Amino acid sequence: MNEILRAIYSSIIDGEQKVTTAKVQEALDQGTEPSAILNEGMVAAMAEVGKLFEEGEYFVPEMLVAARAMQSGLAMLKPYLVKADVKSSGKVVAGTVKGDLHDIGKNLVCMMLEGSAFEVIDLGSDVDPDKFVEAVHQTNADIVAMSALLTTTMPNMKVTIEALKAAGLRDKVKVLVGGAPLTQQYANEIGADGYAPDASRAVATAKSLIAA
Ligand code: B12
Repeated sequence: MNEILRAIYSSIIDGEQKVTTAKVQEALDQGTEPSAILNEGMVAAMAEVGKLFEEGEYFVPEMLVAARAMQSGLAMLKPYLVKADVKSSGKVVAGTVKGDLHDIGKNLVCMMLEGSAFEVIDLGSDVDPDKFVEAVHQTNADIVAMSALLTTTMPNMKVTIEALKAAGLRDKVKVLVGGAPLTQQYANEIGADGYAPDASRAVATAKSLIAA
């Protein structure tokens, strides 16, 4: 990792939002690839923050300031990740499931989808199953994309799928799921149509769901 990427990485781990934004700007000015800033600098830093939390070195406040630094860096990368395209690839209703406040991964997936000309209706985090249903109903979406970062909230994906069934919408919409604790096997078990482990594969999977 070069010096500037290392500085971005460290600033996120330390939760130094101002340093993150300054260094991301510097990296962009130097012509660093936005995908390198994102993956090597930022996503890797959040993985380390998770590890520190697991080891009892970090607590929620440290995770929170790291998340803020990450979000501000992401906002700066957005224009580079989201290129305007005329033809719509499809309509996606996205959200983090009920009880879950983790939205960084979901936001990244939304940005990458937008960058591939998907129209994204982002419902935010802690989204009630009924809200997903209502949004699919109102927007005629092609895909519902759900994110969960907690093992305790993963089951709410299944609850949402059941709610779509009960509303008679399950045949009209594809369900794409993701988030750090998820697996392809879990996606199969809850009856989702697709799973992807990261944002770029989320785009590829969304495209193949539309094509199917
Ligand atoms: C930042 C963070 C927080 C922040 C979130 C801020 C925010 N606005 O998002 C705050 C401080 C609020 C937080 C709170 C909590 N957290 Co937290 N948090 C994290 C941390 C460190 C990073 C998550 C992150 O942003 N990663 C970076 C993004 C880019 O990665 P990602 O989310 O995985 O997303 C990628 C893929 O998963 C995928 N993806 C994601 N969504 C989707 C959706 C679709 C459709 C697809 C296809 C793909 C996809 O693509 C993304 C991009 O590549 C993780 C550690 C970790 N390793 O995940 C813990 C972690 C998730 N948190 C954890 C815990 C325990 C909590 C708390 C319960 C702590 C507490 N005691 O209060 C609370 C719960 C709050 C709640 N109700 O949600 C645990 C979960 C353990 C478990 N087994 O359930 C983790 C794993 C930490 C740990 N190692 O113990 N947290």
